[in-house]
Amino acid sequence: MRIITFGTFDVFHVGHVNILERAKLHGSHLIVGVSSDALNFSKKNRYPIYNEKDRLHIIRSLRDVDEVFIEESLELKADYIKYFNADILIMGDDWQGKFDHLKGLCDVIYLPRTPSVSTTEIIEVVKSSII
Ligand code: C2G
Repeated sequence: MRIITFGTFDVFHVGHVNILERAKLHGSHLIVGVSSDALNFSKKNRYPIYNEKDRLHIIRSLRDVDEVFIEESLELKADYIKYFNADILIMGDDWQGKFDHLKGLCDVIYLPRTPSVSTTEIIEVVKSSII
């Protein structure tokens, strides 16, 4: 089975490792779309702390990851699924229901997020400890 997942993976943390490890358990080939800096800016009005080249490099280096690419647009999921011939799309359950319209193309599975860790929170903690 070929698995595809997407994310920013900024300030890489254990929640990111957990979802990638659990995604890999559903198949034999894990493909990860790492969202571009421009996509992040358009969504959150700020650039990630780590640029897309470094985020791609980090994700590519992981044992469970077989293939990586830059996700240029949230609207292109169907094209990426077809291009990479994915059997299952896996996302964290903060995206619950958001990709159900892709169920004609592949299976869609939402996995529970790891509690109590997020990039936003890490940035806030670092900011407040500097001041
Ligand atoms: N995640 C998790 N547990 C956390 C934090 C994140 O399981 N504590 C999961 C998210 O649910 C997501 C993946 O890790 O499936 C990547 O999270 P983000 O980097 O926050 O990605 P996001 O900005 O949600 O993705 O097409 C989606 C876009 O690429 C954006």
